[in-house]
Amino acid sequence: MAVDVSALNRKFGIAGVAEVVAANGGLPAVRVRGKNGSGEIYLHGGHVTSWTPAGGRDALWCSKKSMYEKDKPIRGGVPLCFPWFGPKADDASAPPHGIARLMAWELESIREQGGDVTVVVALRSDASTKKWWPHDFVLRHRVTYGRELLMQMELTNSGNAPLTVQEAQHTYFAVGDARQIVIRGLAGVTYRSKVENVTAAKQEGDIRITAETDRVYLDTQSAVIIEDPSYKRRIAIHKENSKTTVVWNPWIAKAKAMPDFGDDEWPEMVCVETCNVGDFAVQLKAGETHIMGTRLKVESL
Ligand code: TA6
Repeated sequence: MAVDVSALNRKFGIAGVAEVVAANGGLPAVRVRGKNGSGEIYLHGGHVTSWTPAGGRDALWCSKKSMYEKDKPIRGGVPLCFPWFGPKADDASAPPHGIARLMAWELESIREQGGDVTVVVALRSDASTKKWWPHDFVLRHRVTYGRELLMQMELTNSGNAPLTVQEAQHTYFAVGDARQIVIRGLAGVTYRSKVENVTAAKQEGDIRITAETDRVYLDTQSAVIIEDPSYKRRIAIHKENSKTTVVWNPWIAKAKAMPDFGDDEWPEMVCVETCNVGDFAVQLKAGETHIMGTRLKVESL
């Protein structure tokens, strides 16, 4: 059902602070221009695509070749992976990283307080979700744009049976040159990597991107710092209720293989993903609510 953007803007918009617009591909999005920070979130996938702290530069990256179509994920920003991560174990035909990022979410509220702006969008289970995952749930994405960015995936098991879910905020960070950055905070943590064909390696020191990198760091709640000498900034990534962290850069060949990713774009980004995946999937009892969050802070180097 088409969304009436003007009606949504009349109901939720805050003059000069937050506007509901028809954005790329005509997809409805909320554009935030707060005193402390600005940004954008699409109702498609509950997908944050931009966050710029006041006086700074956008911390998030989106591909110039991203598609903005209702049945395709946006490439960049913060895709929400739910209720599985990667390929669906029992159905190769299912969309990778789950269904949440492909669905039309509902705008629930926009609030301004002290120069920060909080947008809440929600995805409720229905026939279209149950086609892929036959369970009842309510998933909210609560995003506060300010000098920091706070993103909380709030999941309620609205069914009467226990649920096991995987979840990720698959955040694409904008960097000056991925080959120059240093990623700190995961030294000593065990990781698995399909690319390196290891199931339990230990991270030696800081992480540098020198080839395709696709690592799932296990049993870690650590904050991660991306040190970016080109952009002369440090991005701190703090996690809430997350036991795994993914670090990904596609490098040359994988970038070329993705139609919605420019061949020469891979040096511009790195993904550091707050998640609960694999053996660290989350169990929810009937009626239980679980919140996984990411808080971002940018400092000058
Ligand atoms: O998070 C890393 C990863 O699982 C990679 O293996 C790669 O597939 C990436 O996600 C992007 O996945 P997508 O389905 O968005 O192309």
